[in-house]
Amino acid sequence: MADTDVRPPASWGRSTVQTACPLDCPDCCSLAVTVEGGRIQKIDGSHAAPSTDGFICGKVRKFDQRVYSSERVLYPAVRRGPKGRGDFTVVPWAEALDLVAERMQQVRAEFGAESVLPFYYGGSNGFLTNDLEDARLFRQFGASHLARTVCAAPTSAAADAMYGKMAGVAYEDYAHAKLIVVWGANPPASGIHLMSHIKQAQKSGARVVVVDPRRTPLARTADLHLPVKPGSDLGVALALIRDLFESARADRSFLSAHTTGADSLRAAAASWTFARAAAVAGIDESQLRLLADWYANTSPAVIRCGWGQERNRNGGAATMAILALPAVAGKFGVRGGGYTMSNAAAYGQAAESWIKSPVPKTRVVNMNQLGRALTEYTDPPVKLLFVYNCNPLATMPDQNRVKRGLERKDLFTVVFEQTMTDSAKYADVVLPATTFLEHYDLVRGYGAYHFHIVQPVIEPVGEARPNHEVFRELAVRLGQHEAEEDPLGQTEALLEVTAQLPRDIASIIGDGGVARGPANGAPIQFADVHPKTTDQKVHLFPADLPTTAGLYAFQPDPATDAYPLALISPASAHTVSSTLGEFRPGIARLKMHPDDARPRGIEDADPVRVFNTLGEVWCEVTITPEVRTGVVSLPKGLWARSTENGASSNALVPDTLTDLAGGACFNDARVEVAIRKVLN
Ligand SMILES: Nc1nc2c(c(=O)[nH]1)N[C@H]1C(S)=C(S)[C@@H](COP(=O)(O)OP(=O)(O)OC[C@H]3O[C@@H](n4cnc5c(=O)[nH]c(N)nc54)[C@H](O)[C@@H]3O)O[C@H]1N2
Ligand SMILES: Nc1nc2c(c(=O)[nH]1)N[C@H]1C(S)=C(S)[C@@H](COP(=O)(O)OP(=O)(O)OC[C@H]3O[C@@H](n4cnc5c(=O)[nH]c(N)nc54)[C@H](O)[C@@H]3O)O[C@H]1N2
Ligand code: SF4
Ligand SMILES: [Mo]
Repeated sequence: MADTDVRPPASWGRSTVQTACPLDCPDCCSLAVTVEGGRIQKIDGSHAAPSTDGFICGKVRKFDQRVYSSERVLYPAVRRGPKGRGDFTVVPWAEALDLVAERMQQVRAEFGAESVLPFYYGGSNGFLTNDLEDARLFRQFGASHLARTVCAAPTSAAADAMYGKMAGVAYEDYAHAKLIVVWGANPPASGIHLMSHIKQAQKSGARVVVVDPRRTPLARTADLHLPVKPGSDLGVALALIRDLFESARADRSFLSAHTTGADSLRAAAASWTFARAAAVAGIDESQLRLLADWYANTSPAVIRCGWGQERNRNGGAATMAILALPAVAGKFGVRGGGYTMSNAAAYGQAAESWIKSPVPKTRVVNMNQLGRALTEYTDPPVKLLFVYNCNPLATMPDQNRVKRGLERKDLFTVVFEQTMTDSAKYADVVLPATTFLEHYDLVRGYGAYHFHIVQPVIEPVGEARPNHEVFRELAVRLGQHEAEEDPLGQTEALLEVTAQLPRDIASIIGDGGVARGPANGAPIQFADVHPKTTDQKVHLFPADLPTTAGLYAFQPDPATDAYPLALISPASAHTVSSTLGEFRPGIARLKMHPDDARPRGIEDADPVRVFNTLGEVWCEVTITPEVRTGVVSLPKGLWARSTENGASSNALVPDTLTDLAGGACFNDARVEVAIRKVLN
């Protein structure tokens, strides 16, 4: 039952509106937002979604700061200063859209439609604001097709090939587990609603193991912490698999009834002795043996697999080996046993079929190589870049190359944004976008099992407009729709999309409630939900999977004498990717282990230079045993203002791709760190 009014108020008097948070966070909280006189007074959690339970993160509690920020993009505008300065002249919407449509047609006539590149990811977006009208428009236009690989591409390809993206263990069911392995995930920052269930399990005597190069807040309270070197998870997971087979603790009957490829997986794991894996991962062999025994001997045992381990050259294979563990050890079929990866595919909705324009056979551009696309592609060159739902200068690999691309005088850049981001400062035309507190959307959690309606709680700020409206109007200008079809009002667009949903979800959210996932949001794997592979089996060795290195093949650490340290850039509690990064105070801190600082003569709070052949970042340092030796860490999502030279970790991240699905290697940069002399 919703505990507040479920409709936006007819008059903007004081009222509390039921809505949901669509930020790129697994939890998808239900919100109660209090408005008075048309202004947001308070953003809080509601009880509509059981796993939100009235509690939300500090970031979204303060999201009104962003809505009313002086950096908000309020009006359409065209550039008047040099690219990057953020100097614009306000123009009417019609003029801005005419200009964009005209330039799109112009470059198509001269260079072909593929010279237009839409660039988006989905920062706070659901089914209405991402991959709907925008996809229709760019597909019909014949633009280059963007491969949206910046996040979850390897994990998603692995989970799909092995389990057909089977629904995972619900947050709530972690309370039933006796062993919880949190692998490459940091729920105290990146999915906080899992934490109360882990704590409950701990109170009932469950053991917690964390596999992470950092001593995360959860690792501090865990029974065992394996501080693995970034990129070494494949060896660690294969050593556990090898031991399950060698010690006759593999679940033979489960393997023969429900899996294919077990023998090939066993062969792939054969060389991964505990000694080899421990050496590669830089951990104690005894720790690995302890985890092997606990995992083999405990049930229910659940693995929370995150995304930290996917962002390196071995990310796809590592995720596959981790996801193979519950099958080999026979951990399914009980409440609190199995794994959780992304639950995004659990609701049975298929947005792809709503778009109605097939994916054209146009050039595919991997978004992780935006810099290369802008500076090197010639057939045709990218002449018009249309950025929305994304802040690529802050969030994509090889920042300096992206920047050189955005600086090109012959590139026409459109940025459709809520706020004046680092990327927006390079725009030729800026278009103002509404936030989720000003528009409708439909969203689903990819951790917590909720499907929600998002609704406006205030009128759009300034002249901001929702995505579907703007893309629809642009489509009319490009001759793709009759004028009378336009614009599609917000509620009409919502109804159009709701009509495409599976009936159970549509009827529940139609009543203003919250739809849960399979088995009322608490499925038992291999009891309530099964692999969605063609034969309903787990494919432990999907031989056809296109990996660049070979299935379960390990690629060694790329560290060199010149660049010996691995740089990682994990999610921070202060931002969601780069969203809210504008409010980070001061200069960011690089975290470094005392044993790495000492030989470099670096002391706590020193100004430092973090560098490699791609670039450098000027920041400050915190010396702490929180990161393991050989690893340094800078927060993800920094804006230029958070470092002394305007560069973030992405200036050091190569645009090399993961072994599977063309993912980004954010946690695979190798760097050196030195004290920076500051002139007074
Ligand atoms: N507050 C907040 N919440 C967020 C986000 C945010 O930016 N801020 N981002 C959202 C998004 S877009 C996503 S995709 C999710 C990500 O959610 P998570 O996967 O939980 O987040 P990450 O911080 O990317 O990675 C998790 C952990 O992996 C560790 N790690 C790094 N490299 C390796 C490795 O090679 N092996 C292993 N085992 N661990 C490694 C990091 O130290 C980190 O603690 O979170 C979402 N939630
Ligand atoms: N170094 C490093 N970099 C990373 C990562 C990492 O681990 N390390 N993680 C990566 C990950 S996991 C991800 S998911 C990406 C995310 O990278 P991005 O997709 O760039 O996500 P955000 O930084 O949140 O930026 C989203 C932008 O979209 C805008 N926006 C939100 N809603 C709307 C809307 O309805 N309409 C319009 N027009 N605009 C809107 C917001 O104002 C915001 O500026 O970052 C990646 N970058
Ligand atoms: S960012 Fe995550 S935890 Fe915070 S309100 Fe949104 S869904 Fe909830
Ligand atoms: Mo992400």
